[in-house]
Amino acid sequence: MCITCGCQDHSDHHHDHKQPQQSIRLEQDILKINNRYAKANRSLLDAKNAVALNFVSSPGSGKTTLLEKTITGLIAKSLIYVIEGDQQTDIDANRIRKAGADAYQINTGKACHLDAHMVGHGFEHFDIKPNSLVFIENVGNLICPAMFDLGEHYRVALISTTEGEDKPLKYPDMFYHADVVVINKVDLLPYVDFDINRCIENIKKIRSKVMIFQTSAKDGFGINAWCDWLGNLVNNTNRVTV
Ligand SMILES: Nc1nc2c(ncn2[C@@H]2O[C@H](COP(=O)(O)OP(=O)(O)OP(=O)(O)O)[C@@H](O)[C@H]2O)c(=O)[nH]1
Ligand SMILES: [Mg+2]
Repeated sequence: MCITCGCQDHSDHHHDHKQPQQSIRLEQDILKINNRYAKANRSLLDAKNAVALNFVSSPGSGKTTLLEKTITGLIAKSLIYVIEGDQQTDIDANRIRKAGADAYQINTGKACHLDAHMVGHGFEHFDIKPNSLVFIENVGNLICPAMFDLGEHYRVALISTTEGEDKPLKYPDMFYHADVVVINKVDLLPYVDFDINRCIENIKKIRSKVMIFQTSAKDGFGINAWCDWLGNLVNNTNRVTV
């Protein structure tokens, strides 16, 4: 197989690369269909004045831990529903239920991201009440989830201090499409080679006006500011859409 374009020509690598054009066409079609489902998801949420946030990051940045802390901080004030996306297992949905919120687990199997169709079916498992918060934890992956609008109102990209401050530059799509970036695991800053100011500069090179929070989902640093921002969202009519 040609590693340049994935085609099945074994003879040499200097043939016309016609297949990428077909791949681009297929990708455009898939995204067009996805965007229709995303629009329907957003309409359903808007009709209930519910706010949805799509959490994206590399595996292990702390999405579920941040959600657990968020649920603890907000459950008395807001109704919270969580869609969990992982290739396999219901570990994360169980963690969320234990923290006190309704959760539905989607297993994507071979797929490396959630899409809007899956998420729409996920919503069918909830009786979403007005003015609630809907969190969608995407599959841990810094590439593919960037392309898929799920019908969220805000996209939240996490980066943790163990990943290196260069990640926003290396995976710009993910940060370009984020409305909010959470720099998590700040409790580890004394122990890791991570320049947080450089990281913020890098994020802003990709997305100059993005909102940035610094948190430790482990010890609770920054969680109050984060929960205050979330708590105000349900009453904010000037929402930014991705
Ligand atoms: N020190 C420290 N550890 C953290 C923090 N947040 C999460 N962790 C740890 O990091 C590991 C991964 O956390 P998860 O919340 O499962 O990460 P995730 O992004 O949900 O992972 P996937 O769903 O697999 O992509 C766990 O061992 C957490 O306890 C933090 O702020 N500080
Ligand atoms: Mg998780």
